[in-house]
Amino acid sequence: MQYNLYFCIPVFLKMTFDLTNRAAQMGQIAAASRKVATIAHTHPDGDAIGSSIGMYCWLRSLGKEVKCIFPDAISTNLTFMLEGQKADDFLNYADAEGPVRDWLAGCDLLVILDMNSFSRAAGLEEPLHAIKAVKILIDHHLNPATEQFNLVISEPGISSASELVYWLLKDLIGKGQGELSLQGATALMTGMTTDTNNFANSTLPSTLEMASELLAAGVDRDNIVEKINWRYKESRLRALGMLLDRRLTITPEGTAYMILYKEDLEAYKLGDGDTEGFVNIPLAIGNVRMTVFLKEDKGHFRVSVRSKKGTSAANYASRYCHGGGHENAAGGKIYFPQDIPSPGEASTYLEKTIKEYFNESL
Ligand SMILES: [Mn+2]
Repeated sequence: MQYNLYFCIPVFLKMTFDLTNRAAQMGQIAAASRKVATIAHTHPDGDAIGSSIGMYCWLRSLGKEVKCIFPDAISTNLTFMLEGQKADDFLNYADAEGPVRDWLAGCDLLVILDMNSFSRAAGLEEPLHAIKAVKILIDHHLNPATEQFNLVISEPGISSASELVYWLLKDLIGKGQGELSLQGATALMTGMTTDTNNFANSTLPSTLEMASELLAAGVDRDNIVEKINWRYKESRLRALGMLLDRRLTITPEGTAYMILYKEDLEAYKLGDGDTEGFVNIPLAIGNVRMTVFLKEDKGHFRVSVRSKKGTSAANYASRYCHGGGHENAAGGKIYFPQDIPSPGEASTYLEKTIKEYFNESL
């Protein structure tokens, strides 16, 4: 076997971030705390949940009282991530406002994961501003609202919040502080896997190194992949087929968009997580450089934007959809009647803004 190439790769390419100081600060704050809440963003995805559970398991190993709090319910296709955990320790604000407020009021530490600002926490935004506890941010989105936190650990270059948590915990565990159970490790592997779309994007040497170490530690990746990818309901695929056949529009600027209305969600009985990943599909088309997916909600469309390298999904989402995110994966909202008179005007709005966006960025 030939490994010569390996020796040509400069070692400094391996790790582009140094977390030692921030890990130490996090370790000191955690050691001094007693009662903790982890908080992640609204419509929590695999990374939001995975990074929360990883952090939860580590804090529990330190003997802390911890609850994982989400702004709203975890979609059914991701609830497998909670298997084997204490159900009482997972709360969502939409269903349990009182218990969440009570817990937050008694906390001395909040660990905020996979979001760059309290505004990503929907109804929890106002309680988060009011709480006096020490706040640590662990995130990989652009432009963190640094003034909201006591310690900011933000690395937009890293694959996922779950990967960031992994490297922080590895550093601290290596110095003797706490441990990570197999369940915690599995959650971090899951969060990284969903955020990289199973190693299709944002995958760095450090990401593969993390995966390699977790596999060696006994994490069952086959099981994760099966649960993430092969457990959808039939109506999800039928809805996707309908969208691709009848609702996919490709603009002259190379942007593909699809719109799913309230009536479709009812007809196909689609729940919150059932359209996850739809936005990525049209990127497979050669001349498409950006995709936009709209899903109707109360008073607004939820917007997902994806782009190939060289085109910024984040800029489009922030300019036209009150949102933002990562360079190639972003999201936001289009409100009616503020942005468009009615849901039926959504495609006109997209056509106009996409044209403007690309003509101005030329
Ligand atoms: Mn993430």
